[in-house]
Amino acid sequence: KVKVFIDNREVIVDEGTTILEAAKKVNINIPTLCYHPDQKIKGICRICIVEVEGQKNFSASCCTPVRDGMRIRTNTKKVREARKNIMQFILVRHDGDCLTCVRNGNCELQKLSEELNIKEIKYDRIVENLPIDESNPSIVRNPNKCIKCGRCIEVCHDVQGVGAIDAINRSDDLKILPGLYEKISDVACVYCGQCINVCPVGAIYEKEDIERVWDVLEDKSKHVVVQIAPAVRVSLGEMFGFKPGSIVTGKIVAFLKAIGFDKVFDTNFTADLTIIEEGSELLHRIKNGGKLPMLTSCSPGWIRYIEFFYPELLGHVSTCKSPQQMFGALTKTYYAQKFGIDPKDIVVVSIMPCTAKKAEAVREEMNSSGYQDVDIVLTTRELGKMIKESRIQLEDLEEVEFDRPFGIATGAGAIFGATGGVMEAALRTVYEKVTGKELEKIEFTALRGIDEYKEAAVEMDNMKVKVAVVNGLKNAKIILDMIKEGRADYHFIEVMCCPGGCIGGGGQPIPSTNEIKKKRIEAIYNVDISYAIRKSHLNPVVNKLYEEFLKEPLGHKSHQLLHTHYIN
Ligand code: HC1
Repeated sequence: KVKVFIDNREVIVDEGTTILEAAKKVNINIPTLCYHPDQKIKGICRICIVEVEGQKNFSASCCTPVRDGMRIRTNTKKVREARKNIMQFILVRHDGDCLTCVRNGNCELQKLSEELNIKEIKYDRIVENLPIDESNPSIVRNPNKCIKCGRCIEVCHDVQGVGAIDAINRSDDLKILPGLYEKISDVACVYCGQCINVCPVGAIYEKEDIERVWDVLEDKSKHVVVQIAPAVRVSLGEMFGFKPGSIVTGKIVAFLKAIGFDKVFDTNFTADLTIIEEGSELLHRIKNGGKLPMLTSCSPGWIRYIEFFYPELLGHVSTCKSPQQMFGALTKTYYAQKFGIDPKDIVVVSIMPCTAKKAEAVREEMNSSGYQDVDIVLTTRELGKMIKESRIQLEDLEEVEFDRPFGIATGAGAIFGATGGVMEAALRTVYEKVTGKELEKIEFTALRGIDEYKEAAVEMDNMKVKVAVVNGLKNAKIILDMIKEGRADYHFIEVMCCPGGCIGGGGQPIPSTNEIKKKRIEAIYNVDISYAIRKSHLNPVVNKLYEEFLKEPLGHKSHQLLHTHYIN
């Protein structure tokens, strides 16, 4: 332990603690910008400088470890003025049109500027007016807003192992670009949006589709149906002052009904359906010598990753479409027929925690209903913006239930939103299908939590089913290399693109730190407990769907509507 004095307060901390961390311990809040609690220390922006007694130069508190007896001043006139000067150099290069910026009101630079009491930008702006990259369906980059903090590069390279963006040139000329290319669509970006979640400003954001939704809601010739993904209900509240981990399902349904959606349905329903199809596919592969381990297929960023980087392993990926896409295909076929609505008049909107879902919806093959199965995808953040724009007060809304039939789901569908959830849901069903016995303890705790790599083995009659769960694409790479080398001794592997699973998706409220993700995960399992039925094969509407329409898992209709193929 070492003893230091910060602004004349004694603080005892472990050796190796940084000044920034030591100050936090006593609630001294040093400003930061390139620093992110889940990332490596960068020491790029220098906004966190402090004075250390006996030293001529300032020290960057994020990357300076404390020494015993150190005396630190975080708030002298000299420090405040130096910080303001640093801010001037950042602001002069930043497109400061805050009023129309996507991050207006939720921008770290804007907040810091206010906290440091910046009243003017002293020098002429030198913003280059570079083109805004809107080359793909998911993500927009505005390089004129970029403050070159390096957070996006770190998450793209070190967490996702993708490396779609990089720092080019040096010093004043440094730019963050898709390598040597101009556009994100020219490189192997998987559209996961993790860069968005760590960007302190509005330099990267989702392609906004809000206006398209307002427009279809006005169109009286359209029957507009919406589905809500499992992870949205445990995070949206954060945009409205609810504590992380608050469950606001009924309020979201109430809002969507209030603004005119004809039906509000639940993606948890098709998550249940996915379990039936995917579980059947797994058992079919096991019995018939199919390719194992089988890999899950519901996370579209992950699908883009394996298509780009390991196309030779695509045969391992389940052919099941994601729940989002199953929902679209069924809405424009089964639902349309059952309720006598012409599918050409149906508009399917999805609310997803994910930016890659926008690109998934427009994949060429996602039109098995004869139309584009899912028409418009909004992120959780876009839903939040619509709520704000409508001026409806989320907290005042009385909770409303989902519509029938696609509003009936089980706890197994709900847990899809957290890493390990798809696998746990699958095991709850596969166990009972294989053994014919009731699974008493349905919680597979070994598969829960934010760890990057989890595994379990479950005895089913004479068979030991071995499974693994990874989240974050860097970890997917590890497991894919194991498969290539014949070292992945598993039957089934769940891969989720985003760290923490969909609760950590690239369309979720910002900030989306590990601490917040843990709360969202807790909430997902609380949603699970709240359901009367917690196993997908006991979902009465799923069973009715098979009776009335699909007939059997992996049958002809299922293949036509619920399964897909990949690009290699
Ligand atoms: Fe997901 Fe899924 S869980 S992929 O994370 O399988 O986005 O929430 O909707 O489709 O159900 C996302 C979440 C989501 C699908 C389901």
